[in-house]
Amino acid sequence: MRAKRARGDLAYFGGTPGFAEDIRVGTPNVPAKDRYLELVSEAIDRRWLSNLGPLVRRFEALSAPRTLRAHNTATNNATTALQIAVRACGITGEVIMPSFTFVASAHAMNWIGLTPVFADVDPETGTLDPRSVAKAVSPRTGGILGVHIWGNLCDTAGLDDVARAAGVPLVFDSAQAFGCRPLLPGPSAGAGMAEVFSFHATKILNCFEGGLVATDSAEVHSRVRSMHNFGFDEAMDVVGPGTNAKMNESSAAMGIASIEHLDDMLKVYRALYLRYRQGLAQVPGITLMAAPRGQSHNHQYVVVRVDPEVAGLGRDRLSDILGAENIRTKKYFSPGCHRMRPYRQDAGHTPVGLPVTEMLTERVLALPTGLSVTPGDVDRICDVLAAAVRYG
Ligand code: T4K
Repeated sequence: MRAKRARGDLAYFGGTPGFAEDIRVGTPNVPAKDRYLELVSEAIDRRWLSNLGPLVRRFEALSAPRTLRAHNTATNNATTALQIAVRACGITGEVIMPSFTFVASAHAMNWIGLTPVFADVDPETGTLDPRSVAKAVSPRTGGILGVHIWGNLCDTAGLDDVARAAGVPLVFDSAQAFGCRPLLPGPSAGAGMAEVFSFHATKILNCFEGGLVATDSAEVHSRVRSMHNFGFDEAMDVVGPGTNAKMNESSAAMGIASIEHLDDMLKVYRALYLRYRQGLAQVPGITLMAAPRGQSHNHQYVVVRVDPEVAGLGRDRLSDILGAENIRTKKYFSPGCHRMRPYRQDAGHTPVGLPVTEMLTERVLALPTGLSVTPGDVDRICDVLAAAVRYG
């Protein structure tokens, strides 16, 4: 249900075409509430609520055709999953990654004693640019973390080349990319020893909170499985260091109930994305960030780039105007991690220039989409955007 709100001071349409209630980025999808309740009720009756229960196993099995990886381990969230994945792949020292990402990507590395080193991204896709990564490689480089931002798959082949030349593992943060795979035949989203998905409440498929480590390597998988369960192996011997990153049965129930509707959800997201594309085609200075060709896409984030020299107003002003119409946007992702307090003091985090990151972080804005957004809502959001550019 949308929260009722008074429209803000910046509202200037006198009743139309804004919203009387909040419409916001990130409203969770709950495609099958009754199915979730049925599954969670079974778990309660079974008195098996966590520790690799049957629903978690089922959710892992249902995820496999989506990740196209040989091994899938469900976790409590993607942040811990990232930490486990990079440790299981043996990454130490510095990790080259984008600054243009959600801060969790950098924090996950930092929290386990790795040093994020930021490289620049491609202006069209927002993903890590292999040429910039190559410039950032040093004798201290221990690994590369690509991020499939907004569901846009990285140049996996290009990153794989750089990783091989540097002799370090390549891992992917696919938190935003469930349902995004290359169209050409191949085992997976491309290179990389492991990748990590998020099933946070705001993701297309949610488990309230949840994550997944996916890999084609049996060795990495075996380490991930023990690391996410206190270091226990199948025989319950402690074979190495570990943490508690297990998914619980209630989260898995939500994941199962939702994944059964994933294809329908993907269709809804695509239709809304196309509607935005049509609605914004003639609005000067507001460009929908296009989904790359050659991959399936979840269109989980509808992101526009606002070019103030053409639009006549900047991203922040636009966001305020939309907010006054009760349209709650998110500046995904701004500021860049390299501008955040934990990372901005030490020049070691930014050995190369980040001009594209600086440009994108000042211009991008995510607009509402998802099961709670109707095509009519999209039309009205586009109308507000067009009017803001005309009169703003
Ligand atoms: N790597 C990447 C690239 C990521 O994007 C993320 C997470 C991670 C790693 C780490 O994954 P997890 O450890 O979380 O599994 C949100 C999410 O909390 C975060 O999971 C996600 N990325 C990030 C992109 O978005 P915030 O700080 O924007 O959340 P917040 O509270 O501002 O909510 C976003 C919007 O969703 C708001 O409009 C409110 C709405 N919302 C949120 C929740 C939780 C709802 O309507 N209902 C809800 O229950 O981070």
